[in-house]
Amino acid sequence: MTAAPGPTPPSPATAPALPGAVTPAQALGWMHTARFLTTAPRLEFLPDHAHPEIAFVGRSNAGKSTCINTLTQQKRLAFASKTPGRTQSINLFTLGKQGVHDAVLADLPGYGYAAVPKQDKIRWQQVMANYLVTRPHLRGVVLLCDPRHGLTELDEILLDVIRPRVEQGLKFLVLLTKADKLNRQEANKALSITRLQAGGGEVKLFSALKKQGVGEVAHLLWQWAHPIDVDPDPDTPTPEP
Ligand SMILES: Nc1nc2c(ncn2[C@@H]2O[C@H](COP(=O)(O)OP(=O)(O)OP(=O)(O)O)[C@@H](O)[C@H]2O)c(=O)[nH]1
Ligand SMILES: [Mg+2]
Repeated sequence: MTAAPGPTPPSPATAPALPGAVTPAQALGWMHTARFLTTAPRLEFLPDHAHPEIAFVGRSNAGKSTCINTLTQQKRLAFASKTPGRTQSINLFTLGKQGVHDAVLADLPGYGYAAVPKQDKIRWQQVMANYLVTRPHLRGVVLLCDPRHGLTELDEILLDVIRPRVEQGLKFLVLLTKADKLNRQEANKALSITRLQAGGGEVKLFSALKKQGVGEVAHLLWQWAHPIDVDPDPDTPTPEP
């Protein structure tokens, strides 16, 4: 005789552990709602909005636009290309279902591309620094880095620029992109070196090609955009993923 089955425990794939929390699959569903909002050649042309904004920054060709396309599961939302320096403006994308926007992603132009004229380089470094220091609803920064090059001097400058905001609560993640090009040993080495360089900040491996880290990063970005209120107002409904 077999014992009668007890109540089935909730599956971790479908039941979030905390009220207001979502699973990685639900976070990916949320990312898939991404829609193009606007493109701005300069900071002053960026629209104001009241949603948490998450910026993707890093050297030219690091894989920022590809990462946004992979996370949102859309082929050509952000403009990715083999030619470095492809993204030359700040591109914003809104997230949220049924016209209810609850976050914005920003794809920033890459820096460090040698063929860019010096004047343009300086201008872009200023735009980037101003953006990172002044953007009012900036909630988090994802710094993308090709682990075969590691964090460079320009990445270090960026880390210095955002450090004060990170100390005030700005979320920060380093993504080591193109992880498909590394073997396990190289990946582990890149992770430990970058963790040291990033001063204890969070570092993850990511591959658009192998879809490595995609659910995990989507999940983290959801959490950044929807911090769980420790003393929630019972009248305020938690947004649906
Ligand atoms: N193998 C591999 N190639 C990748 C991956 N992610 C991006 N790439 C390639 O890297 C190149 C640059 O990608 P982009 O996404 O355009 O890079 P970006 O950082 O947006 O570059 P800029 O706009 O110039 O700043 C493209 O040829 C991509 O196909 C990855 O995970 N694996
Ligand atoms: Mg780009």
